[in-house]
Amino acid sequence: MTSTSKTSTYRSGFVPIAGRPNVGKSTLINAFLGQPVAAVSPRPQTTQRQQLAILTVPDAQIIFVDTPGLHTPRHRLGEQMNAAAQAAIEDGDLILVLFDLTVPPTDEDIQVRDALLELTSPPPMLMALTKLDLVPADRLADRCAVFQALLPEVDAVTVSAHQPETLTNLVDAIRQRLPEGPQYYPEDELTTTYARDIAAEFIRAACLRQLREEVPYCIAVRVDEYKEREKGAYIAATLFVERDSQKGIVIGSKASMLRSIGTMARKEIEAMLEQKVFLDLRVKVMKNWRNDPAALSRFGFSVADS
Ligand SMILES: Nc1nc2c(ncn2[C@@H]2O[C@H](COP(=O)(O)OP(=O)(O)OP(=O)(O)O)[C@@H](O)[C@H]2O)c(=O)[nH]1
Ligand SMILES: [Mg+2]
Repeated sequence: MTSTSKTSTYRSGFVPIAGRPNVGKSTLINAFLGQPVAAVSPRPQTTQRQQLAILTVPDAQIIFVDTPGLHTPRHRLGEQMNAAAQAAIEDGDLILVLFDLTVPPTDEDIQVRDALLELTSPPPMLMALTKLDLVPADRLADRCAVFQALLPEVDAVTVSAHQPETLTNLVDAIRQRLPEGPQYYPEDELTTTYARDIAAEFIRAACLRQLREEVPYCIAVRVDEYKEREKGAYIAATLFVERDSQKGIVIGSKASMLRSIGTMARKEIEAMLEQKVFLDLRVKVMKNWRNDPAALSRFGFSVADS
């Protein structure tokens, strides 16, 4: 993806993506980079932590910040996720506000809008209306209008993660709104997150796709071993669940569920690492970890008092 102007100054900056869960933040980031670095699933609350995704084009470096979707929390974990999103959003050079064109504004979209309006010194904003590929042409104008009405002062661009030309337009719109600045990261660096941590996120996303209802939300993934071997990467990870009954569900009859999760996650990790991966999963119980500050801290969630 390239930007065109010839006499251009180099621009750079941090661009947090704000939006409710499931709106398509992580998918958009992967589409910008052309490679999977962020975990995606059809279920809400897939992303649990901030993650940088670095897009370097000839005259700009855009450092996207993927954030957990802002939502009404039901656990300490949810509170940490919202706090991480809020902190990323406040610190941006430009906030990319994402709304999903396939449904009218939801209560959570309104919550996102309100959180943005409450910022004491808000950075500039740009609105992206996404999932354009799923909206019938005769619906589009009305849908855009209702989202525009949420933030009337903010320019809006329509986009689809599956339509590269829309991504080019969005990159140009972002670049124009960034300050002059240096190239912060080498151009081949796509993210600052360690591959082993991304692997953990991909395993969790596979759980979200394979398991129903609340069960996958009770899972935390810890990578125990990550080794480069001659034939590929060897990764051993533990899936922590909250109750004994969930352990049985995650393993499944004759370990069939754990195998399905493993196969799905392995393929995604292989696509990210561009090499063969051997994935070894086990399941353990850690009672009520989502409300346990010590456990949350062990899983890498910052536990600021809240
Ligand atoms: N057809 C289509 N589907 C999309 C598009 N963008 C996202 N999706 C789908 O929307 C779902 C949610 O995408 P995510 O990227 O995980 O959403 P998110 O905003 O990161 O969600 P959280 O991490 O839960 O906050 C997935 O099933 C994606 O495949 C798009 O442009 N077109
Ligand atoms: Mg996400």
